[in-house]
Amino acid sequence: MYNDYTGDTVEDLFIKLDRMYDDYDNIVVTGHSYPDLDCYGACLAVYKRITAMNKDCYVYLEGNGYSDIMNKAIGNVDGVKYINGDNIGNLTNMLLIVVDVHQVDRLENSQIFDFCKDFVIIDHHIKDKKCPKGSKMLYINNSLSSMVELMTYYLDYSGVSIDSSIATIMLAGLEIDTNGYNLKTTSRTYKAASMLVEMGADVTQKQELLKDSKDDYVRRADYIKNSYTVNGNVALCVLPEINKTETLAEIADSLLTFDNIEASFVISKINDLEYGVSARSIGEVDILKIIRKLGGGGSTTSCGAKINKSLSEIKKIIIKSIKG
Ligand SMILES: [Mn+2]
Repeated sequence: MYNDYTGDTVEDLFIKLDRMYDDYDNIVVTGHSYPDLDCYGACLAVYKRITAMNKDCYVYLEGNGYSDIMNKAIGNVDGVKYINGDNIGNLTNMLLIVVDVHQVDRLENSQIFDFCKDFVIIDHHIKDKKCPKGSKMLYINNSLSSMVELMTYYLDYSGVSIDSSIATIMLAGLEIDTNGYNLKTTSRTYKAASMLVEMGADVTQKQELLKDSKDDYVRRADYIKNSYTVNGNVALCVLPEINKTETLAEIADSLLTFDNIEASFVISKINDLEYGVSARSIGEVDILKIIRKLGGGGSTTSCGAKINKSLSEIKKIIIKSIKG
């Protein structure tokens, strides 16, 4: 009944969400594959909201191949019930809440819809045609900085209190998705950060969570040193070995912090067969258009692709497109 809900105010969204839970015995919250702290923080916020209403709720995590930061974050959280592909089939009368993603093939478990017919999608990425139809509610707002920003307002609206560890993860997620309050940051974003501190986020713990191991840092600094610019404002960085897509994303973020750099592209092998490209932009450079030429997707500030082409072909497409 809430099909394709686009919403006037977020409060409408919260009211409608709150009304849905009663129809189900089990509610599962899930996000994209290789979840980051925005995704995980948003899942935890929804989980807290639902369990505060005495409903059975689970956060769906496969737990394989996660970044060190994600593993550390999961280890910091107590008292949350998780579920994975081995036991989700045991749940009956289930509602699935998908956050921070809306393409089935990017879900933590792309087969998860086999287990439940009722689902809700809440996302802040540009709507893709791969968005599944038939949701109980669909809310995609590409002007939101992050999922955590929206979910902070949801917690505030519901008056639900959260553990300091969860508030800390959410604050870290907000910082990651906005690249340190630079992308898509509005007064509502800062207000969300302020609310999270009031909810118990610990700024020192947050730094601790985001801190890299020294080896990783040195390796990344090396990659960045070897990057170069195209057209004076676009940084291009080619990594010499196989890397996790997460590493590409982190380097693309870092490159944006340099003077005069308005966009960044990071290219690396991500397995034996494929290259990954991660792109970031703070303004004029239309990275999404370029990433789409490579068969990828995402938002105008942050997007990426996985490609089965040679490095020289990929570089040629990117450089040619940048030069227009
Ligand atoms: Mn996000």
